[in-house]
Amino acid sequence: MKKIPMLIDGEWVHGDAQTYLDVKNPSTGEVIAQISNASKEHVEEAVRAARVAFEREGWRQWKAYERGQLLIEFAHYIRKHAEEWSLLECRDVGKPLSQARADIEAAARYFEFYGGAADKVMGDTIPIEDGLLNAVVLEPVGITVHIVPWNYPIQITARSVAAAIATGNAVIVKSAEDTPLTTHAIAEWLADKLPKGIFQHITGLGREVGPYLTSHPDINHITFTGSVPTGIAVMKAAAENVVPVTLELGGKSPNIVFADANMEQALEGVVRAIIQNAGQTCSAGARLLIEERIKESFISRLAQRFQVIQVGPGEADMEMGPLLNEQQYTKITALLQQAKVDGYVVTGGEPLTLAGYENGFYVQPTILDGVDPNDPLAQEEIFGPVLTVLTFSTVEEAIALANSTDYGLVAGIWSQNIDTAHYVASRVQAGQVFVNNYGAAGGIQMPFGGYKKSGIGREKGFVALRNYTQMKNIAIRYAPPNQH
Ligand code: TXE
Repeated sequence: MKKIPMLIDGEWVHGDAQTYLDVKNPSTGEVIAQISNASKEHVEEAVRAARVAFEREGWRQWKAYERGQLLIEFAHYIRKHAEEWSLLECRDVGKPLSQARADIEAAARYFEFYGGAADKVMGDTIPIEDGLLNAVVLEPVGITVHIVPWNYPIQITARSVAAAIATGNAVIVKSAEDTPLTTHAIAEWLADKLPKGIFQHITGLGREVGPYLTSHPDINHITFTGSVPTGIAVMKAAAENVVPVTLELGGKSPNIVFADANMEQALEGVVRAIIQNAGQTCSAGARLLIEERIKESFISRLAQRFQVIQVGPGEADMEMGPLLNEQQYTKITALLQQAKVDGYVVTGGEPLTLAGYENGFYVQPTILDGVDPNDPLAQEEIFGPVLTVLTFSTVEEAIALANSTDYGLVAGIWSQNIDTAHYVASRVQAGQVFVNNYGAAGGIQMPFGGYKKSGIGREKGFVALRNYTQMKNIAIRYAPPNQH
């Protein structure tokens, strides 16, 4: 069985063999690798190595454009090995191969985008008075910790790691226990290209290893993507040491379909937004808000479309793959069972057993209707291919429903009326709003993050570089030379 080592201080390190954790392919239930469950000492060692590497002149002397060049070279390497890396991600997460391919391309684009940005992160000068030059300089924050979830491992690792390296930081990544493979591939490539200690990879159980990292007094920033309760725990640990956090905590994002929408476009948009990665997407369109007068026809067409969605193992590259693991599967199948008893299921609602893949974690794509807007099915993240339908009659009602959860990550608006589209976009509480599309092809360049409990701060785009810099104001007094 392949044992995935951690990368600590430039060395490949295995933990205690007694504590190895299995990594499974969700499509088959097969164990495909094992990882170490890092100890407190491993984390101490990684933080110590990162501090030494960050303070050392070597890394400081890398020119900004040299950091950028390395990241761009990495993007080329990823593209060259795209097929191999896609298979790795497909087996690790269970997602359909073409969705894994899109993730690999997105990762390459993050390295390329932030590589190109590395020497364009500029400070400022501020006019004060004659004889005083006031410069605002952006410096790296230092040791940045990146805690990555399992749903888009390579994309989420790439988006924050590329920005942190571009700005000259040291990076420690903790990959999710279920999905370490592509982060290990990143570590393999970066290991001998960067000074040791600048990029490190730690593996292990989040609830054990996570707190060692997040409560460490010598780290300088945490980027976390995951659930709200874990995000709160991360923030509390960071608060003890006054360490800043960037949090992306998911959502219950609405697709709001008005009667004047282009129906074909809206229908496909709504399907894709919840089916992608089997609904295990932070920005999934998990709620459909539909205008009353088109509800019947829209839902009936939507149900027909859901019934022909092909579900299968990642490598068969069908429209939808399995859920990630037994824990997610058990949670979601129990919830669907109850929804069935309560009479909410329009279509789907059942676990799926696929011949030859009996140990995979498959469920039917599901539509729920008749749910009270305050019901947990309409309020909480399910993180599966489950769409909850809510109905509105007026624009104001649509806005109130859209804003009726604790989340505020993304919203989709489907209307051909320019007034409706702009007005609703201005009133909806979400970090990203899409009009007559959903997701804008990944949006590497677009700020991404949440209102309300969907998080703090923004990732992606140029603005994310600010997460990894701190400002220093330098005021320089000067005088004519003959007055010295
Ligand atoms: O999340 P956790 P889980 C949501 C989704 C899902 C639910 C549970 O609704 O059903 O969360 O998934 C690490 N300190 N999202 O349990 O716990 C963990 O190892 C520090 C939405 O996987 O948030 C993993 O690397 N780190 C989300 C990461 O945190 C800790 C994506 C996420 O795990 C830790 C994933 C701790 N105490 C789940 N405990 C999104 N926003 O897209 C765990 N971790």
